[in-house]
Amino acid sequence: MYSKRFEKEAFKKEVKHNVRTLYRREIDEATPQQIFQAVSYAVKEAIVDDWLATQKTYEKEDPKTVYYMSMEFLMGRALGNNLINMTAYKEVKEALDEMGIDLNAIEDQEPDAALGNGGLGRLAACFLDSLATLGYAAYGCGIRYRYGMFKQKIENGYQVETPDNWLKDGNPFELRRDEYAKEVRFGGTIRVEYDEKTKRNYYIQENYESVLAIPYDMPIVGYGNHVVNTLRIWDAKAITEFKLDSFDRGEYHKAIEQENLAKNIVEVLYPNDNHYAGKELRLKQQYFFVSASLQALIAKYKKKHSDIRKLYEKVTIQMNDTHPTVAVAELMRLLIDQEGLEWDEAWDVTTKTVAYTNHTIMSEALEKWPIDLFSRLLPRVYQIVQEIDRRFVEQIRQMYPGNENKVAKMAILRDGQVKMAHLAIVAGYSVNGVAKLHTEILKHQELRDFYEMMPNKFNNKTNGITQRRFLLHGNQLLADWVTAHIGDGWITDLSEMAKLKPLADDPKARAEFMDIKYKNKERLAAYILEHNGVEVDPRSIFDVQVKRLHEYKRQLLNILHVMYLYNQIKEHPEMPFYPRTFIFGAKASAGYVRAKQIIKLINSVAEVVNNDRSINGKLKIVFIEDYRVSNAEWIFAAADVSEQISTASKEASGTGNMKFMLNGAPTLGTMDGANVEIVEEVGIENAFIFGLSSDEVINYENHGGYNPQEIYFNDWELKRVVDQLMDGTYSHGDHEMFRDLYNSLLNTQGSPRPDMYFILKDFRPYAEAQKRVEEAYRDTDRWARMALLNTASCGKFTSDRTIQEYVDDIWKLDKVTVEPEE
Ligand code: NBG
Repeated sequence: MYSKRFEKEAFKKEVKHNVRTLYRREIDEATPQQIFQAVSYAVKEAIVDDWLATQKTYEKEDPKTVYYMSMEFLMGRALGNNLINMTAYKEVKEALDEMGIDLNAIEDQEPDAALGNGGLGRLAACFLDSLATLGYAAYGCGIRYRYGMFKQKIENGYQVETPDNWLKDGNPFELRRDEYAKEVRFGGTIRVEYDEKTKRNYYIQENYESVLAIPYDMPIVGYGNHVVNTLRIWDAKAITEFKLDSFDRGEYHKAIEQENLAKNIVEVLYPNDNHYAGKELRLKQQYFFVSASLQALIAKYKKKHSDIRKLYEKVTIQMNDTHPTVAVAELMRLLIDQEGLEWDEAWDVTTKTVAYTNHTIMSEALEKWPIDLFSRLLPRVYQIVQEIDRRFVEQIRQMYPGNENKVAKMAILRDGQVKMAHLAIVAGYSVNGVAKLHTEILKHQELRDFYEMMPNKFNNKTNGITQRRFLLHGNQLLADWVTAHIGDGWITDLSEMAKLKPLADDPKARAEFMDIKYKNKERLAAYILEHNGVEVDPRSIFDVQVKRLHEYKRQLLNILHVMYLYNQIKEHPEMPFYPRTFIFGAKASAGYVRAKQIIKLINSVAEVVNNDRSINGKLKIVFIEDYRVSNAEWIFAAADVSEQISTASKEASGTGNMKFMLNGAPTLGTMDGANVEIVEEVGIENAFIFGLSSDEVINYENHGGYNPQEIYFNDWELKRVVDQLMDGTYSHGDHEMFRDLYNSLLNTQGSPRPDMYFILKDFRPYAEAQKRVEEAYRDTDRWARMALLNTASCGKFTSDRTIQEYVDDIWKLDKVTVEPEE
């Protein structure tokens, strides 16, 4: 048994006790939410035992620690996952069953911790799971947003956003740690004072505003190893409580301002994925959590170590995209202004401590802060950035004498902007991309000049996902089946899945595998009926595209193809056609108008097609509302086809693709991101690949030569589909509703080219690939083989492998074992 606390009778007693003390109720009077809280507190007891044991071990062994700094941690729900990782899920389920309580229903009471947008935030969450499971000391550092990713409602086919008040019932797993609060300052001016004695300048910030950063710790439970790491997310509080006597001192406004700053700074997550909005408050958020985290880690280091110049021996900082890269200059500031180091010493420490991960080549995602904003908000930090830039430009000139073009392209400060990626690359001791293809594109296209100048920094770390959440928890039927065949080693060593490969030739195993898929499809069908009111047939092909809505991800290509299929079926009712359910799930950033139109289009097509009785239910379209981590777990389990159809070169990696593969859904996709490596692992015959290559796309982008009108006028079936955006077929006769989408395909309108994402170019190849899907699916044996082989070949895509590579090549952490307390 993992912990005596999960012994059935003891656990039941604890739950009842918690209901009484928390709510002054007996268990049979408690609401499901109250039971969720009571159960969670009982689980937390066991977690805290291990949390303390882990802390003691770390204190004793003093391992090197990674601080994973990220604006986003898309954690999802904690209760089920914690039970899974404490290997207590089944015990607790039974204990609750005996009390007449259904664990699933209780889990359903927990709001997702949705402190992230999409892949980047979910990756951070998977990494924390793997770090704890592998026994490495790690902190996640982030923001405790009062409101996470918005809740999505679909009204009349349109996305409507409502606030995600995830903390309203209280978060049973978090711990507030007032004793580690830190002050963070904004704005004001810098006065320089020269000290004769030390012969140094001192920089004093005056007339600033400040907030108090208060950390909340959330436990990150390793699988079956009693390791509990910490996700530390910061809340903000005004430093001077609003006092009445402030009136007298004329500080009324200042007091109010500080209150407001504190309230605003952690209020809400910006709902942008792969897009940079350039808002002042966003920069405040970034500096806020970075500064607080750095202050805390330095204080912690100094408790045990006297020489700050050796910080990098015990601490490493991974910057998750450019969002936390102000850490470079803030660490310099703390080392120079607070710790008294000279510039060169501080630079030595910083450049051995910070490392940077790039997550996108989308230019609209690259953060470039206007200098006037940056310097006003962070005056001292800006001075430091100026000096870093000055020295770097000198270096460029030394290396490339007379080549001012290099300076123009690589400088940190240029065109009135602070280029955060450049700052990160210059200071980072490692720069990594997130899939092989992505890293190659970084080296040879996007970051070519930097790669030429400092090739040794660049490396690849192909993303991964945690099988503990996305199989063991999300698909218990398949997890049990896998364990029955190859044992449970896969839970912590996903390469074990390869042992399933021979089963692809075993008819009985194939039948079992597909039977599990069918049951998962039934489960999802019930969810869809309950949440969407649409009836779908689990015998149809479940063809799924779930991810953030973005033009480069090409949900538009998918729905145009559905429109095309619908035309075909209407025109040739006799045509053989295997019934299909096209499932979409996607949130669009609140300000992303075109993305929202695509959601409306999907829902409009759904309305027409789902209600057309003449097609006998051959086609169904479902848009799942509020796609998020918790319902994703069910969706992956039920998918037959994994749609990964981004414009080649644009999807840095993708991680949804891996979750589908793990759950036995072959990829229908372009050679983009990690799809390339998925195909390498599973074999091209077990995937459906189509479309332009990344080289072809980049070539068109650099040299032109693509004219979508040519395709449009030469392919009348495609033309008809595109025209249907305008002729009212899907808009109750309104010719304007989808005009912008129509135009985006055929005309340049403010954008450099028409059809920026090569949708018309890839349309036919996509339709053909879809035909191959249908043929393969008709052949039940063949399909079962493919599906099973996908699961069997997914070993590489565990985040355990990714993290081990980060540890070996970048972080150099020490492995720790934790003995549970008696
Ligand atoms: C996203 C990429 C995905 C990738 C995740 C995680 C950003 C900026 N990037 O392809 O679009 O899988 O990062 O690396 O959100």
